[in-house]
Amino acid sequence: MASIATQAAPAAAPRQFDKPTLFDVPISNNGARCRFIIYKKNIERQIAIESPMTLGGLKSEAYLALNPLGLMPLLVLPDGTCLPESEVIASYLADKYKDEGASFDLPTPELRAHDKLVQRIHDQYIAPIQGAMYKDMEIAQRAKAIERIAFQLDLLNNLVKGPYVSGDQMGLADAALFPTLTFVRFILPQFFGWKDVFEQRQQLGQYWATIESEPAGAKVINEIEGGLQKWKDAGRWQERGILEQVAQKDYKWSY
Ligand SMILES: N[C@@H](CCC(=O)N[C@@H](CS)C(=O)NCC(=O)O)C(=O)O
Repeated sequence: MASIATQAAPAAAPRQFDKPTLFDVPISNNGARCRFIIYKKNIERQIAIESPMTLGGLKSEAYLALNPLGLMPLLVLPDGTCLPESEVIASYLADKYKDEGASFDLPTPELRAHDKLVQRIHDQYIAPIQGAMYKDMEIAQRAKAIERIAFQLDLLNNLVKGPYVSGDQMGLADAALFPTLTFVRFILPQFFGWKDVFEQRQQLGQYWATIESEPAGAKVINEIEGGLQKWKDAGRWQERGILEQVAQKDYKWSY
């Protein structure tokens, strides 16, 4: 039998969740996709929103036990089910709470396919490279990613039907897209020399205005921009050498 001195500390009891809990922080655009649905459905009282820091952070043992991917957002249900991935969480919320608040259902198979296409473009081709706007990265890789982001924005400009992504009704693509546009709109003109993201992309600009005029849209945009402003105040783009890279004119930075 191990002596008291060498005995392992008893494992902490697994956390019990009284209500569905979304682990997320305000700046997270992937999390904002889920927060927007929560706000539009007026289910804030039914779903807790908590920072991963309450468990020690994204890479802590306690958080990794719930989401081995070490990413946010994560939705934990009272029965212990853990749902990572913003697309999965967003679909679950829209389905589970379909009778509450706004509906994200679209009326025809064609509109649903369109909505999925825009989500797919966002998830496959923009979200994986969005870090080029604010993370450490080798210069050529950053320049290539910025060019691809511009290409995807042009594509989306042609795909957005207006006033919402898929026409007259809001769909899940709206929840996915505008939080990422918030990053694009805040960062690219200020730090990459873009004149105006929407000047050459007027359909996206009109779409942005529609979302910004809605209380839930404005709330989410404020949450994200508040986080981005903190990054700016902390000198993130200088400290990471991003401004120095962008000063190198051998590469194209603005589109
Ligand atoms: N495919 C994932 C991406 C999640 C993701 O990358 N989340 C970011 C915040 S928006 C994150 O957790 N970053 C922390 C890290 O990369 O360590 C989703 O859609 O949920």
